[in-house]
Amino acid sequence: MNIVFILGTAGSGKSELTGAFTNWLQLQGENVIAVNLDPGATIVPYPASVDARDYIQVNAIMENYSLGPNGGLVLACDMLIDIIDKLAFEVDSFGADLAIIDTPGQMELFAFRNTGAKIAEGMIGDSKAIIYLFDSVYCRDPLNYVMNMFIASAINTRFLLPQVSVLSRSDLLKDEELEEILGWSEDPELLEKAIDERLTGTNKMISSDMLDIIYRLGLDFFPGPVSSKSNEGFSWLYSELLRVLTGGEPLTP
Ligand SMILES: Nc1nc2c(ncn2[C@@H]2O[C@H](COP(=O)(O)OP(=O)(O)OP(=O)(O)O)[C@@H](O)[C@H]2O)c(=O)[nH]1
Ligand SMILES: [Mg+2]
Repeated sequence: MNIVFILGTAGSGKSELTGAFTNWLQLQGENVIAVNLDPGATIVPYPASVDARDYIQVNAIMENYSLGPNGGLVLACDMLIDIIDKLAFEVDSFGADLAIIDTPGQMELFAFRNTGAKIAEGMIGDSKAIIYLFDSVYCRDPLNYVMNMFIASAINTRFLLPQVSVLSRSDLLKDEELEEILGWSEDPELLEKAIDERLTGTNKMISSDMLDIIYRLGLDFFPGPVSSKSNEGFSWLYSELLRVLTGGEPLTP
């Protein structure tokens, strides 16, 4: 079985993509399951074959430990690590070729703490990969675009897994906005120019220096536009995943 984790900032479209892309892959004849590893989700917009909420209830944790919603979720995710063997076994027992795993929006758990990496290690898979969502709605601003590159870099160095970048909710962008963002990913000079022209003061300095560090690390991100409403970009995402998971071979052995 291959495992793909969907990561992205809060509200970037992780759950919708998990559902829509799983459904689309199933229509292509792939044996795929969707897994919800967000114990704090109130609505899960797809049939989850495995659901962390069957094991861990954030409301009960908040009450028992006198925590607020964020503290409750952090503890809930730490608790996921304790039951990861059980979850991994349940996912594996479906015998699918691919499990798409939806994760919580609290990025610090994945980018700045070890929680996410431990969960990823605990899952049973021949190959594992990450899809990181650059949220279109915020990426119109060069500062936010660079911040997303920074988070994607942090995830990359923590997980050490192949990573595919996606420009999520791309249908919400006007054509010219989409073109501009795609230009930034292809040509660093265009991004530097946008930072120079559209940002001022500390924001300009931070973006510019951060970009410098990211390029020095040798990391490249080319977020491909994807929409869970129109299925735009799903064929591209499918081929990218095959490339990183199986070297381009079909998922079904
Ligand atoms: N137009 C459009 N809206 C989308 C798309 N994907 C998600 N949305 C909407 O964006 C909002 C957030 O989507 P979710 O899938 O819940 O985002 P999430 O990353 O799972 O959010 P958290 O789990 O809270 O971090 C919802 O209102 C979705 O309907 C998309 O491709 N296009
Ligand atoms: Mg979600």
